[in-house]
Amino acid sequence: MPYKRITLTHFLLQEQRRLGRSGVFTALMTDILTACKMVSHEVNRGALVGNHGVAGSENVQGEEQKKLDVLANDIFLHMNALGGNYAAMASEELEDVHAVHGTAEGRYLLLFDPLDGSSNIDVNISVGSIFSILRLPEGADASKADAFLQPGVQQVCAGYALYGSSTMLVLTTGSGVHGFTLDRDVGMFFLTHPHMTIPADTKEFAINASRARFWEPPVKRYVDECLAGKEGPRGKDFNMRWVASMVAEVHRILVRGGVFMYPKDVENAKKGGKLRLMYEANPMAFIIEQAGGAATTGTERIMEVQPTDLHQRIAVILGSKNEVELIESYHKG
Ligand code: AHM
Ligand code: MG
Repeated sequence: MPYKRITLTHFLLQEQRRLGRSGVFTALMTDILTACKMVSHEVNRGALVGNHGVAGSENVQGEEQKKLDVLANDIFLHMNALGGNYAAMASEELEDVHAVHGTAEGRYLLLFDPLDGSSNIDVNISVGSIFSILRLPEGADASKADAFLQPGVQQVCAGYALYGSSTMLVLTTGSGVHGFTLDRDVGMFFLTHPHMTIPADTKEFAINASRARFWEPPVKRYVDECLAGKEGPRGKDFNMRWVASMVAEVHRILVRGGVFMYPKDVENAKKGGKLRLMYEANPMAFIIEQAGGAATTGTERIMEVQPTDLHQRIAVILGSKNEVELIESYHKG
């Protein structure tokens, strides 16, 4: 019965009582939820209101910004400053830390990729927002990047919004992964996917195969063995997917298993990889691990990497546990 559903806010309050926590997660999530609903609305209106196309600017990483990258970033910055929970924010679209000035004393730091997979906007394929929340260390200056340079194991909450055929919000506060679907008429996220878990084994992998000529031997070996199918060493046929929206790939893995790879290769090695550690790899690694999966660079657990730069890039291999461990063993052995 639809009216017996529970909202995301009610879910957080229930979890708070069950785990004997303070109400902090409800407060931390409130403004993020509003921001995601607003971004969802803008993505959905698309070309009707001129939201497609490029903004005519570049971000700190030298990437062309789309109009929706800029709009989503502004929405996140504005909405998350209102509640007074965050001392500062950092974004894929901003070179420097954005300190929140106000009367309230924010004790948390928010990192986000306001619109991930933005090459998909104009072709109307799923995009998403990714966020990660850290505590402001005692005595740290929130306006300096150093305050943010904490390994992923320190995250208190992480999640993403997926703007797909329906809009979903998936999050973890460190006790499992739960998914909520936006009811546009009511304007609320309702719990639809409690306790999301990833099967340990899979027959599906995701990688941008156009980069095969740059792959390092362990990745090449793994993909070759998958492609060999039943007759190869894996003894089974594999399926391949590539959406070019990490949020959509991670969501697919949470729903039906699989493995996602954006490895370091000989071409992107000088940058450290493609995806960003602080607001892409870490929050996704937290979610994947909480759902029973694994997330590695190939040689080390992503969440244990000590960041040295706000916009640092890193190799990402995540998903079904046995598969990720196999790929890791190829890197180590
Ligand atoms: P973005 O944050 O600029 O959108 O880039 C990140 C995206 C990921 O969502 C996706 O996995 C990857 O870039 C796709 O890369 P490629 O264009 O090489 O397929
Ligand atoms: Mg991104």
